[in-house]
Amino acid sequence: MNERTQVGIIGAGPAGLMLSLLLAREGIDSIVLESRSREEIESTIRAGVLEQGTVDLMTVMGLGERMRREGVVHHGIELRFGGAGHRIDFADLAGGRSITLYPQHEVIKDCVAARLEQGGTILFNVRHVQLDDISTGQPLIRCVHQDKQVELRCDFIAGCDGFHGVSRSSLPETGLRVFSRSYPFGWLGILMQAPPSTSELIYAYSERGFALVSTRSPELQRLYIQCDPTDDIANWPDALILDELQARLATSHGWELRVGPVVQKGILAMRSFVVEPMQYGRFFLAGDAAHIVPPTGAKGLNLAVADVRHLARALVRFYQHNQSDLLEAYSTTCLKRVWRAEHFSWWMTSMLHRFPDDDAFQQRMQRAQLDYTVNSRAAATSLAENYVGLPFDW
Ligand code: RFL
Ligand code: PHB
Repeated sequence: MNERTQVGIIGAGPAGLMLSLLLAREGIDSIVLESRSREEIESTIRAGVLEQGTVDLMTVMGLGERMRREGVVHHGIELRFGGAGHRIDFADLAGGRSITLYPQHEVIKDCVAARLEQGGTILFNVRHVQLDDISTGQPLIRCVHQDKQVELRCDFIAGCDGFHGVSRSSLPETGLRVFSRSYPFGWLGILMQAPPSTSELIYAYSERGFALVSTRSPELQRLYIQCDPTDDIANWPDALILDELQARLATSHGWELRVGPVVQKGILAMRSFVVEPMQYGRFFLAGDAAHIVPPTGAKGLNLAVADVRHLARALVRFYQHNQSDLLEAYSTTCLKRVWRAEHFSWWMTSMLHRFPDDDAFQQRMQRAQLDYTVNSRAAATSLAENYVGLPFDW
C-alpha cells in the first residue's frame, strides 16, 4: 500500500496525537502510526499533572470538556519533611496559575476520539516501522499494518514515539550530542482503591526515602515510594508498601493515610536524558523521543505538548507563508524549555530523595534547601512558577 501525507507522525502518545490535532486545525494533513492497540494506549497509567499551559491548550482545541468535569484543579502542593507539612501556594506565588490532575490516559482517549471524529487516520498495531530518505525533501516511513507493507511518503516526519521508539536511532550520529544521567533509585508506584488522603499532592522527604501522594479519582489514589530501581516488585507485598508509605509520610500530629486494596503496582527507573539537536532535515523529534526527565517535577507530558506546539506553529508557517525559519529554529526553541525542565526535575529529585552514598553533610544540605524553599518567598516562588509551568513563549 502506497500512501502520501504532508506530515507522517510516529507514535500516538500525547505528542503525536496533539500534533495531528494542531495541524488539522490549520488544514495540514497527517497520518499517525502507533505500534500498540487503541485499548492499550487508552489504559496505560502514566502522568497525572497537567500544567496550566497544557490545560489551556486542550480547552482552546475543544478537548477540555471532560477534563473540566473530571479533572481536579490544584492551587498548591505540600512539601513534607521533619514531621511537618509546608504548603507551596500557587495561587499566591504563581500569578494565579494552577495545575490540573487529569490522567494521561484520559488525555489520550480525548485526543484519539477527537482525531477519529474529524476523519483523521491513526493506524494502530503497526510493526517494523523504518525511516528512509530522511536526507531528502520527501522522506519515507515504511511499516507493516494488518500484514500489509505500507510505504508512507511525507513532506515531513515527526518522531513522537517515546524514549524506546525507533525515531531517535534513525538520526545520523554525526553531529548528535547526548546528555544523560541515571539515578541510583527508582519509584515503586501503586494505584490504591481508597478515597484521597489529601486534597493536594504531598512530596515527602524522609530518612527512609522519598514518598509522593497523588490521586486519580475520588475512589483511586496514586502513590509512589523511592526504591532500588533493580528491585523485583515481587519483594513488595502490599502490606509492606503501605507500611513504608505510612512511615515516610508520618507527621508529629499523627497524619493518616487512607488505605484500601492495591489494584496495580510496578517499579520504574529514573533518568534525565536529552539529545541535541532535535531535528535533521525534514525529520523532527518531539517529546520523550528527544528528552526524558525524572517524574518528580511532573514535566514530561507537558514538555511533549510544548514541543509539538512549536512544531505545529513552524509547519503552519511553512505551508501558509512558505517560510522555513521557525522549522530551522525548532530544536533551539524547544531546548530552552527542555533544559529548564531538566534542571527543575533534577533539582526536585536531588532535594527530595535519599542517595545511597550520601553522607551526613549531604543530608544537611538537603534539609537546608528544603527549609529555604518553604521559608523564603523568593525560593517558594521559583518552585511554584516552574511547577505550574512557564508561559509558552517564555
Ligand atoms: P509516549 O507517551 O511514550 O508515546 C509514544 C507512543 O509511541 C508509540 N511507539 C511507537 N509507535 C510506532 N512505532 C514505533 N516503533 C513505536 N515505538 C513506540 C508508543 O506505543 C506510544 O504510544 O511519548 P510522548 O508522546 O512524548 O509523551 C511523553 C509522556 O508520556 C511522558 O513524558 C509522561 O508520561 C511523563 N510523566 C509525567 N509527565 C507530566 O507532564 N506530568 C506528570 O505528572 C507525569 N507523571 C510521568 C509521570 C511518567 C511516568 N512514568 C511511567 C515514566 C508519572 C510516571 C510514573
Ligand atoms: C502522578 O499523579 O502520577 C504524579 C504526580 C506528580 C508527579 C509525578 C506523578 O510529580
